[in-house]
Amino acid sequence: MDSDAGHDHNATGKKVAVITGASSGIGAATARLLAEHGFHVVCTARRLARLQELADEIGGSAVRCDVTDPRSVAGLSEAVGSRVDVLVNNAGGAVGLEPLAEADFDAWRTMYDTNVLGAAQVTKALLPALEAAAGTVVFITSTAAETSYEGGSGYCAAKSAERAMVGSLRLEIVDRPVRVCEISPGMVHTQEFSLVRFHGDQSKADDVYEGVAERLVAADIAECVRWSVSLPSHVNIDRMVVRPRAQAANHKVHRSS
Ligand code: 8X3
Repeated sequence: MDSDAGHDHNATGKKVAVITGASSGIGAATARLLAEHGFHVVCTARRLARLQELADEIGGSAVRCDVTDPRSVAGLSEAVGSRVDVLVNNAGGAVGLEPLAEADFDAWRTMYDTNVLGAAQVTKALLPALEAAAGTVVFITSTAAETSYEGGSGYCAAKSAERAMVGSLRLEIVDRPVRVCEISPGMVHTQEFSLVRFHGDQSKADDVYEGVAERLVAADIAECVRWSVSLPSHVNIDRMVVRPRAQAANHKVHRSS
């Protein structure tokens, strides 16, 4: 789907993209890129002030939404209207890197709520609008769903569950005109992902990317989303695994220092 081609759907005369977790990182980068490519972008997240700033910058709209709260999701669905061309389920993330023996199950619940139930709730709510527009739903999962790693039990489990859900959804709606895509990023240097994972410890967060010369950044994943949703509508990118060249596998990262 080219954003300049096909039918225009909303009052702005543009195709509509809804992005969750748009207040930072991959979500914000994707919002900027899709806006550049002609979409009216509905930016959603919990932090309204940041969202509003982004929406003003890109000529989109800001809708506060907590993907874990059904009423909030219902409000989002009402706000976006009856046609949605692209939904990017990006809200989520990792909390903690403790081994299972020291697991904090509140953190696990948060990860399951945001990465799995959150993405499921938003998708369920917007599916009729996606179908009306013959749209595309993109799930931003993680290479944590490719292979388990030490300390990743809660996050690997949540992202694997999200992946399983994506697979079921694609099977369930094969007779409908909605593409179901998964983009599975590896190590992406964003301001917040590792900072949140390490409960605000900047030095631990920085260590994750230490010595990696050419880092993957949010804009790289945004480009993968843009490309996936811009292909002709019969082309479905089931899953795209994206890592920096220096990361040959979850555990295999080349560092220069
Ligand atoms: C981000 C990749 O390796 O931190 O989702 O799980 S990793």
